Amino acid sequence: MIRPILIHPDPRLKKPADPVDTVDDDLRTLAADMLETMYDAPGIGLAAPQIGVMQRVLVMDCVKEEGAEPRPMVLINPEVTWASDEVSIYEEGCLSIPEQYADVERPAEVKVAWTDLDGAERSEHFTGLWATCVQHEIDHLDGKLFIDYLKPLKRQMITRKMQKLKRERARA
Ligand code: K1U
Ligand code: ZN
Repeated sequence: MIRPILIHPDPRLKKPADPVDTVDDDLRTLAADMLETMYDAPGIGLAAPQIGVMQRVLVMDCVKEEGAEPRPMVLINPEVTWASDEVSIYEEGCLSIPEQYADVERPAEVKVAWTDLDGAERSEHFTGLWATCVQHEIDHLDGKLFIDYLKPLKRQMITRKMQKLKRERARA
């Protein structure tokens, strides 16, 4: 099922999400809905708070090449266990802040540990767009948006645009 994506500003996007304590069928349904919602948007990632679910779950698939095999990933209670000193700058977007993009600097590589949908502990070393995306999504689980890395004036400008967009959508 495709779920509606919250648009900034919304208090649920500023609040840290709760750790998941049990991996059960409800969680597997949530993960399937999140992947469907992400592919429909379309996006390369989605965190549960973006659909109003305050649990530490994220999905991502950064395979962008036409015709390439998709690689849907579901990360439960993800944690960055190592980050490179080397940084990279990527022009990020966000499904909760439509049509706004800005350069964000983050560690270029990260190691992340998480629980998978079978309840098994997993870890992986992410590089490139995968590293950027997983950090953007973990930020969502901590109530942080990519605009929080920008100068206050630019952040305020984007927030005002989003307030206008929400007013227009409410009227339509
Ligand atoms: O979390 C989100 O809001 C999803 C976001 C993830 C993201 C994008 C860019 C850098 C870091 C994290 C998006 O997916 S925005 C849409 C997007 O980037 C995209 C959409 C279609 C094709 C390719 C990319
Ligand atoms: Zn986002």
